[in-house]
Amino acid sequence: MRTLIRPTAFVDSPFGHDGKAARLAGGLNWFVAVELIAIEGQRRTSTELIPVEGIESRFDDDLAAQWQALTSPRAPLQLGERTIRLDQPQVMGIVNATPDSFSDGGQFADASAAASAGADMAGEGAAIIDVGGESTRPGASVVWEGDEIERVVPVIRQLAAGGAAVSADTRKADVMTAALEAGARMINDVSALTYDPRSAEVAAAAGAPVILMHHQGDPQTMQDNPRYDDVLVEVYLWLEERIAAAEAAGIAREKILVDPGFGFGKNVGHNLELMNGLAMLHSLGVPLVIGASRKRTIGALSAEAPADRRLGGSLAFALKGAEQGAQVIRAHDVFETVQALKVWRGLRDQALTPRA
Ligand code: 7PJ
Repeated sequence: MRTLIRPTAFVDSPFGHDGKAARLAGGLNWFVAVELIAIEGQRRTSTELIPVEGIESRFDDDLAAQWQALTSPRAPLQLGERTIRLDQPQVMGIVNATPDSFSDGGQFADASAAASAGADMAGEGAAIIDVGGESTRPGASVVWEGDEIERVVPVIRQLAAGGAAVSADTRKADVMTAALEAGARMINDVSALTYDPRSAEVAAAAGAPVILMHHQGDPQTMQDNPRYDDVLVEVYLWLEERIAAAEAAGIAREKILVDPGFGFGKNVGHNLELMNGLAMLHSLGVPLVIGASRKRTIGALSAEAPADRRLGGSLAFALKGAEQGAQVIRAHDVFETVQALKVWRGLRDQALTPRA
């Protein structure tokens, strides 16, 4: 038997709540109630809504540690010389160096066009540029690592030389090594270091921050019939295990970020339930990354709008993520996402400024 904590009842500010509002992960969001989710193994046995002021009386060691993680600030990320603050949401711009990528396939046929798109994103306010050379969209096939290296290395080299903080979106140890050599300072692994048995070692030796993303199944078959009894609880426990495995492999906890992996072995209902419950993942005590930009769930909710007509839905998800304290938001449309988050930030700052 164990209990997980899902923050709920978000409020504008702590003012007027008499010390009974809690701050989410040292960020801009405050909440006054939590759902206590009791679980046996992976199964939810009950859910109870209690006010924040009631939580301490329920503490055992595990729950106290979760509460501490849930409410304490996240340290800034250090990517090479760049320091990225995580007390507010940051944008990670997506550069696909793939011929068949999910939503902009073929557009960046050559490396310098891809790199210049990435540089534009940095100019538009992306804190990190994520470069990938293997499409992991549903049904995609595996790319030989030699090809993947050839695609990403020139793009990363050019972006890093221009001063951008680059992450490498890859599941393969040799690609990680080549990408780090070319100047990448972060690893984004959609398999959470499960795909390549040597990847954890490479990440540990590099000392670079690593994103561990949840997925169910592999890209070829993951969308066939994804199943969960309780997607939020299962993703939480899976990520907790992957954090422990990464630490055991020598990756410092301060270098780990997690991502629920929208669309990776999840149907529309699963994605929506995960997004609504996202704040629970802060109890893992590491920064949270989300990637919902242009994904199929948006199409499913808007008369099957094609990938290039999903900006509105992508922004809606980005803001929902920000409301739940996601620290890094992965997006194709950097200018618009940064603008949406600036307006959101202005609203938060106003609400959090005491009346003179
Ligand atoms: C994600 C990703 C995501 C992280 C992709 C696409 C498919 N990395 N790589 N999170 N998705 N961390 O961009 O639509 O959701 S590839």
